Amino acid sequence: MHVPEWLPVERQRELVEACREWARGPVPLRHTVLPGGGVMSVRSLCLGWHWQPYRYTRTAGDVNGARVAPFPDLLGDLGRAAVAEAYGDERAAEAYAPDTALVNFYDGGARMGMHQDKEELSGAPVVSLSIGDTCVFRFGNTEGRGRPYTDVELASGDLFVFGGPSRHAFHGVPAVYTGTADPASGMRGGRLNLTLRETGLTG
Ligand code: MD5
Ligand code: FE
Repeated sequence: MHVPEWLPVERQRELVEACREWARGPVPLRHTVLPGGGVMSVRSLCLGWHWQPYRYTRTAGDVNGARVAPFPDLLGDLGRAAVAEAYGDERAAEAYAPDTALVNFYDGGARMGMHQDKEELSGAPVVSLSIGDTCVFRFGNTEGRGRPYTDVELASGDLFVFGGPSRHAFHGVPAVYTGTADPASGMRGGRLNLTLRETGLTG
């Protein structure tokens, strides 16, 4: 479900400022290194649970060994508001309890290749918020990285909620349109994407 211009620009700016604080630590913003030695071009930060390819942990063993910062209440509230907006279902929204946020910063030529998100044990939807430069988001199928897929432009303030069968679709970000951000969003170049998820993990 795509909801263009969902988040008001003032709230975008607040989130950008919060992300700047979170990026100070305890785990810094970093380029994730993949098991095969590849380095992701996006820089990421995690809250609640630390995602490392391809599992969730409480400590950033692949970065600096620090314990990940707690998942902030404000993002739980934002996630519930997003689910209410996408599904028009207050019961589903109340039950939504994301426990991890993955924040991706795309600058310069950063991209994300086609992949599936399969580390979460919960069947709950993923909430995605875009801020800053507009990107091309490639929304694919559950069989493989190739066609059929749909290219969607995601602009600052856009909400995307992935539930049901689309939760396990291949997806990626093949292009970011540099310099398209409204400076009022708080982004001075680049794109920020926050995803809220239920890991289904305890401990
Ligand atoms: C992004 N991030 O724009 C995207 C938005 C990631 C990632 O892909 O893994 O960090 S999240 C898009 C998403 C999540 C879960 C399922 C689906 C898409 N989907 O089924 O298409 O930085
Ligand atoms: Fe993903």
